[in-house]
Amino acid sequence: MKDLRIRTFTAVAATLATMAFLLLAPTSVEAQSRPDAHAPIGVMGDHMHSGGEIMFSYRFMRMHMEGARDGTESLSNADVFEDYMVQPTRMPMDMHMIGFMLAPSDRVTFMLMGNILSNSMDHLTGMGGEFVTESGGFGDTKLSALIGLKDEGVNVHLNAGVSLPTGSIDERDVTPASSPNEVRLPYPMQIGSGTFDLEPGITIYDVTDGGAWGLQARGTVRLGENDNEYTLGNRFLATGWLQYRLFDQLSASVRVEAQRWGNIEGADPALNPGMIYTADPNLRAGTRIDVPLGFNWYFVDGPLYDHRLAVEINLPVYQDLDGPQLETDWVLTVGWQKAFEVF
Ligand SMILES: [Cu+2]
Repeated sequence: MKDLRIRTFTAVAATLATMAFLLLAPTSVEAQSRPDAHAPIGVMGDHMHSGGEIMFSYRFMRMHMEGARDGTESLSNADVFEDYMVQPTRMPMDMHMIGFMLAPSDRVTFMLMGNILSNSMDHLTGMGGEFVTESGGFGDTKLSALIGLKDEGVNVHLNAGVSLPTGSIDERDVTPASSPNEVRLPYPMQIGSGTFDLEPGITIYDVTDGGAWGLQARGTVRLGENDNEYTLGNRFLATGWLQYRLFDQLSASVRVEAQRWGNIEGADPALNPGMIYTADPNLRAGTRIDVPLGFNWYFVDGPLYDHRLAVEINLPVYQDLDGPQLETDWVLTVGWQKAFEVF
């Protein structure tokens, strides 16, 4: 684990040093029509638009979680069976995100994002049985205003967002213990937060001759308690990225992303935390550091002129979880974006 920490700090130090170098490089570029004018696809609310522009986007994200962890140590199935009769072993999560941006002026860009999720979770029982539960549907809707503070040289904008509780917190499925009836599924299988959430943030970025860099900090602050008597933990995320333009169409990126999220306050009375750890509101918090690697493609001509395609894979280098909790193995994001000038 010490190894990973050293590697992470080296990655962060190298990122900062290169950013400083890029910062000193002269800026004289046609900013919008370049692959690296947009951040790596895993960063949300990274860029603003000129007044009169709109943009449509679609992202597909798969997150793969497998195996349990407590603190920074992986646990075996046998370790978990010492305390629980049932355990999840694997959870792939798919998310389709549809985004719309609209800039009434150069100073403000509005952003709307809807998403559709589908989750499945594999389980093992102490008796050697296996079963799978599934959930899915329309998730929480995010609405935000990006407010430009500075657009000469290094760009700075605020991200003022809210998340609306359009996602279900009543997902149910059949388990061997409940069969033939459905029961409410544990916290990670629910689709929404059930609360109105504030999502404040700040983004700094610059496009230079050879590439681009950026920094972003974002939070999720839950307001109140949901209808099932709990509040998901608040979340804080910080990321920094560096992009190198390999040629006119293609840029490669490396990013460092650190996030920290809290435990659940309150508890869903329909869940039994003694049975399975995903039903325990005090086993949800964690810290994770990822090193996402990605590519952005910008079509400079042809029938797809001005369209953007991008891919990014997040590789966790450090995870410290209030466990047992399922650990994240990788997150893959692919996306498409297209802007139009409408007025
Ligand atoms: Cu956009």
